[in-house]
Amino acid sequence: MAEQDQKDQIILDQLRQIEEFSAQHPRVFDESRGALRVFTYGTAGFRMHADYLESVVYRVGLLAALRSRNLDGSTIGVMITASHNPPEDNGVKLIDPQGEMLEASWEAFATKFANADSDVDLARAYLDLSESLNINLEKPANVVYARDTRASGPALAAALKDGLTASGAAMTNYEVLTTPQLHYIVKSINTASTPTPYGEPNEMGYYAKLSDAFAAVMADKGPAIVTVDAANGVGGTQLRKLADSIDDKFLQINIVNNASDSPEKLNALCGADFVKTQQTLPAGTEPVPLALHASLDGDADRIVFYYVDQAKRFFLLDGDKIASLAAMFIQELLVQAGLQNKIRVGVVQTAYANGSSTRYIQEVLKVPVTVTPTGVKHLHHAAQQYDVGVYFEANGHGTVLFSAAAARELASFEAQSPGQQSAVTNLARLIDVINQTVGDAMSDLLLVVTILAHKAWGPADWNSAYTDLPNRLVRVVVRDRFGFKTEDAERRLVEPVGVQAQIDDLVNKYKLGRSFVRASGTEDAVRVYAEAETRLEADELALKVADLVKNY
Ligand code: NG1
Ligand code: ZN
Repeated sequence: MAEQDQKDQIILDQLRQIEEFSAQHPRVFDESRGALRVFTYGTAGFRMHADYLESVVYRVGLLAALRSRNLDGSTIGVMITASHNPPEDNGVKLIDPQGEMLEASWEAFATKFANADSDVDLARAYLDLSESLNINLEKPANVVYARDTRASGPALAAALKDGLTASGAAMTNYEVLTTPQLHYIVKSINTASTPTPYGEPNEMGYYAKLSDAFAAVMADKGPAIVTVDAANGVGGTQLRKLADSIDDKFLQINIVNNASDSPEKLNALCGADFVKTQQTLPAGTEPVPLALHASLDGDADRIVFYYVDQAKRFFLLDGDKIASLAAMFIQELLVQAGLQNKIRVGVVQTAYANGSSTRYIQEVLKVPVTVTPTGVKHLHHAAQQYDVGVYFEANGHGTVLFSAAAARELASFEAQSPGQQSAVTNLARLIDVINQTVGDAMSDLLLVVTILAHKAWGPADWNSAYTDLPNRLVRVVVRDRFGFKTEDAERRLVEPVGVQAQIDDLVNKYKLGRSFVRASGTEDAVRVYAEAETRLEADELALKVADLVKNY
């Protein structure tokens, strides 16, 4: 066969296989709408009831193969999880080569594939995209994937495998992992043959990297003791493995809600989202006063901390508190090293950050704050603008990014005193304790206990930096959430026209009042956030604003 004919044959084979496999993973008809269900790649990929997902996951496999080919065969990750959602949901998201979220321009391609009407249309969309981006379909494609502990996971992983097979991609199934572990593995694979490999590209390499860095930065401190609610998800098993690789003299972890083999219990009355939204203890905990507790979410990329005082009152230490703690500690070490003018720290938050945290970071720590729209990809990109970018959503999803220049500066720094030396050494070790690819509950746990150990603080000392303003988050079901358009990092409504002025009028009636409305990216509803000086006023403001928007 002539070379050209051979090439054509490879492409024709792929297209034929894509159609054939697609017929085995048809789009599910949505009875309630009397039409095929329409999908959107949202804040966290595709996420919905697992019954609708099989065709979507199959098609994500095709897209992952193209994405890899478009990036010269770099390894792409696919994670099957629905995070903090109920057990019957599932979801799928793509991971780019450096462990980052999928590049925004590709989200539209994912949406297009997911909504192709027929098997033939899907193959056509695949060919069209490869032609428009000049992607050579004969080139190798490499994809790795994993899933959380949901019952629907194995079947969806099988659909993904079919997508990768049809498109001729090489693949590795990592079975059950946390989301951040897969991000770590993707980055480690893609940096393996560079001068700065990120880590051993496997699960054991992940534990080794974190535990070595943690042991070094703890040095003569410890043991830190913490009770962790694992949301009955993947985080419990994985955290046990991490804990087993750390000496007891540094860290002792007690895990509760660790029934990952009962997926129907996932996130039920427990986990980071429950604790944050209900502002209460998870089921299955009887805290000792002033002991440190934490909750993970279903795929262990979020963490929140809490404790009870002597009177058994509950105190939440959420993402804003973690960001404030991390920014404070890193800034202190930079001052101690005399590097505060060379390496600039910044914090990135969303509009959901408690107003007290923003004031504390800006006015007490004197650290700049950037506000971005919801969704960690926005925060991540904004954090990359700083030498050290601390980013956290209030719900506990976040991390700290050190720029390559900052890491070099620390590595080559010549200390003039033992105090300077210890500050720089600790900063350099912190870089490896922190997962640089994405928010990671396990890595954030190590970061927090490290800081508390260095400060000789308990959770109440940490909490005393500032007092949260009372706040309320309300979910409102509306006719058309897409009618809600925002500006100024989602803090003001542009549409429906006139509503913002009415919100302003309400807000002005409350001391320290603040409220905003935006459409959820993961649920069919809008969210109303309100804060004010007292609990009563925050609740009242939230209800009034909710009342205002519910008719749209
Ligand atoms: P939506 O549904 O767009 O508000 C929620 C969280 C986000 C983010 C995503 C992805 C809040 C208010 N919103 O998004 O912060 O974590 O889920 O999981 O917590
Ligand atoms: Zn999550």
